[in-house]
Formats: sequence, C-alpha cells, structure tokens
Amino acid sequence: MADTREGLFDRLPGKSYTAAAVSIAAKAGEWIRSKAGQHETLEIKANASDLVTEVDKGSEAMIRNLVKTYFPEHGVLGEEGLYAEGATIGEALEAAWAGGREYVWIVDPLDGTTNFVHGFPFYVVSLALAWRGEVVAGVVYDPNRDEMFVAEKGKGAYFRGRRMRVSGEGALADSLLATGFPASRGEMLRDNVAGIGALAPLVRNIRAAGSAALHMAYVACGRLTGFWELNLNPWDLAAGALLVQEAGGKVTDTLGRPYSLETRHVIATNGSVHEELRKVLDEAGATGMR
Ligand code: 2AM
Ligand code: CA
Repeated sequence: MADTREGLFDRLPGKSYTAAAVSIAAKAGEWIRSKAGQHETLEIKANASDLVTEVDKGSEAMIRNLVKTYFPEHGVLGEEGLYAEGATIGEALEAAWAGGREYVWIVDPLDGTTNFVHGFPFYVVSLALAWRGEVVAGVVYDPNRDEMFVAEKGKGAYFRGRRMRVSGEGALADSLLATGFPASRGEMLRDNVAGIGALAPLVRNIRAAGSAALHMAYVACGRLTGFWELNLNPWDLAAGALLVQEAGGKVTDTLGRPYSLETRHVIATNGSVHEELRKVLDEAGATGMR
C-alpha cells in the first residue's frame, strides 16, 4: 500500500471523499497490477490502437461497487459504462447526473490500456469527484511505482504526504514536455504530429508514454514541465487537471480557455511556459480545433 495515505488526511478537511477516492484507487490499482501480463480478452474498439480488456472492465466494476457502497447517492461516469455501450459522452454524463445527483465520480479504471497490454509499466487508475459539474477531488494511482497523487479543490495537491508543486522552468528551451498520440488516424493525428514537429526543436525533449492521466500527474509533481494532447475524454483529464491546478500549474484547452469537463484538447503546464506552448501549437495549426 502506498505510504502516501498516512498523515495526509489529518491535514485535509472534508477528508472522507478524498480518503475514499484514495482507498478505491489503491484497491483497483493493486488488482490491475496483479493482472499484468495475464489479461485473457483483448477487444479492438474503433481500430487497432483503441483497446479494451476484461481488466479495464473488471476495474471499473470494482470501482462502481466501492463507490456504491460508500456513497449510494452518487453517480458514476466511467469509460467502460454507457459510453462503451454506444452512448455519447453527453448522454453518459447526463445519465450520471440524473435524478438531481450532486456528486458524480469520473472514472478511468485503467488509463494506458495499450501499455498494460504490452507490459509497458505506465498505466494508472484515475478517479475524480465532481460536485455540480466541478471537479472537487482527484486521485491518480500508479500501481507499478506505488505512487498516489491526490488533490482536493482549494486544499492543495499531495504526493508522498507532502504538498506537490509544478516545476520551475521558465522557458520552453528548458522544458521537458509530454504528449500523447490519438487512437484515431485522421486530422487529430496530423495536428498532433504537427505540434511535435513545431515544438521538438524548441524544447529540451518530448516524451509520449501513453497515459494522459499519469502525464498530468507528472506535470503536477514537477517531473514534466508541460503536457498537451488532442481528443481526450473527461475521464482521462478530470483528476489530472485538478492535480495540476492545485499544484500551482495551469490547465486550458488548446485555445487557452480554462479547463472544464468539456475540454478535449488540453494543455497543462507549470504556468510559466503555458502561453509560449499554446502559441507554438496555434502557429503550427496544431490545436485540433477547426
Ligand atoms: P486509455 O488508455 O484509457 O484508453 C494515450 O495517448 C491516451 O489517450 C491514454 O490516456 C488513453 O487512455 C487515451 N485514449 C486512448 N484511446 C482513446 C480514444 N479512443 N479516445 C480518447 N482517448 C483515448
Ligand atoms: Ca481507460
């Protein structure tokens, strides 16, 4: 179990939701890791880059059960829920809020499925809690390194029992960035590659390790200066966005508008390089907006 849990919650008021999120993410993450290299079913969704296994589904079922046990009145929006059955994200979100619910959990039960399938140890459980449409708690758990990243709205972001802070680089030239390649093969991939082409000569280096949620957590704790990716879904970003914001960083879409649950094309940085990064993407025609 992660050492991060101890001592943290004495310092965070409103601790029960965040403590529950940590506990649920730890349980699901440990289970996922125990299944590494042993998944039995591999379904291809839209194309060979868009995968799901029984471990994604089992993790979501476990998380839904735990949420229901702790908070029977809360809704859940999960990647493997209604959306996986063909609903749009709007429909799935509406169903999650239905009946006048005030709280909805936004769940990616396994972010980085391609990595999980290939045995590349960079995947996480991402859990966020939204209150009336605004993310108020977020947890990203990496079971391979036993690292728990935790944030609570207005109370800060915590890692290993301490406040976490974004990095201090002031310019793109000193920055380590990350991005992610979209699963789709059309305009989004073209824009993503254009962004890499424009940024690569300007930055220290670029990584693309395959989990949006973990990249966001790495921006929050200062291991990355910034991250951008196109065409993401709410469960990829909700927890990570709060982590970055509460760690002193900035999260917007690629046009510079503040992060919301509708954001699909994201830029998350330490704040200092945000505008420089956004401008390069814009000038390269790489915002994913058209
Ligand atoms: P996943 O592993 O949960 O599917 C990699 O670039 C990032 O994109 C991962 O966080 C991955 O999440 C996400 N991703 C993969 N396929 C996607 C899709 N079809 N739509 C949106 N995001 C996707
Ligand atoms: Ca997933």
